[in-house]
Amino acid sequence: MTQPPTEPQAQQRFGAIAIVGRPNVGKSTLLNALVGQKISITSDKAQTTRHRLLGVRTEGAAQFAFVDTPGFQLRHTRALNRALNRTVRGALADVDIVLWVVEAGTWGPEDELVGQLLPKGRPVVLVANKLDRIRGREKLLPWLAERGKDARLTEIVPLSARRHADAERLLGILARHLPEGPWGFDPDALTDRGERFLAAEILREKLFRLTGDELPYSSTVVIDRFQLDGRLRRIAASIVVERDSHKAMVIGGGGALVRRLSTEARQDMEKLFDAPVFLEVWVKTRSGWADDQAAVRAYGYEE
Ligand SMILES: Nc1nc2c(ncn2[C@@H]2O[C@H](COP(=O)(O)OP(=O)(O)O)[C@@H](O)[C@H]2O)c(=O)[nH]1
Ligand SMILES: [Mg+2]
Repeated sequence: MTQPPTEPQAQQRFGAIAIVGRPNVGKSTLLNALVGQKISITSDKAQTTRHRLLGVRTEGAAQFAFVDTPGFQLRHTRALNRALNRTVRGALADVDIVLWVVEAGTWGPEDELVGQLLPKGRPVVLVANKLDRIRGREKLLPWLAERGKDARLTEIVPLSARRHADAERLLGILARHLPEGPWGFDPDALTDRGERFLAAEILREKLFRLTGDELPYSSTVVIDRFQLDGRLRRIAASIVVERDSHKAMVIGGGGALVRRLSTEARQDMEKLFDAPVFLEVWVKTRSGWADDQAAVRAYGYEE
């Protein structure tokens, strides 16, 4: 015979929280900190995040579904940029809370542009990120006072996404705004994306981090094969670049760069999947892909 539970079951709370902001403010870093695992790739280059990615965290009776988005771009010239902006608008259409990330102490037209997209009638928590970069906290006070006049904001939270304790404090603040309702995911779910997608993203992160400025924006990663062999993941991936000169850059002298990319990517995959990985990486040229609508679709970007 089973005992009746001594404590009444707490009412479940569940909500979608969109993380928005201009490029490079630390949205993906914050998502990883809130989820407690590195699922979204980060780098100091704009347009690192190209897809909408869901990160799930369950804590007590509360389940948070965080939606990471590409940074909203002012330049609409290329097909890839237009696809990224549409992804941001889509993510905002159906959320319970908005996490608007900016850099503490700075405010510009690109931040304002994000402000114009905020949905009405939903709590908006402004995260003033990269607080660790501010020397002398009192310098931030006039900036905070200015933000405090903004009637669109429910709360303002200065923090550093790199500090674990800060992310946990933010989670507590968000919990207060989370609507009551049944959970949308398994309590131990981490993301809605499969290993194939995550593997491509990890490799793309290494490409962004290890190559020069001119290269990453026009390149992408395709998983050609993903096979399970017991616990072993056998993965073949292609890095697709626009020009033969870019291909030479990614391969590096004697293949040194592509070897380093592959090794770092494999190590991250093994950590995230908690399993051994055998990774093969190819470098291919596909000229003009970032300008071509059909190719943007074919490589998995939402149009
Ligand atoms: N100093 C500092 N750097 C941060 C912080 N959060 C993110 N960054 C860095 O800012 C850069 C952009 O981060 P990312 O999460 O990719 O930004 P996103 O484009 O908004 O997703 C990366 O180099 C991060 O390591 C922070 O709290 N402090
Ligand atoms: Mg990002």
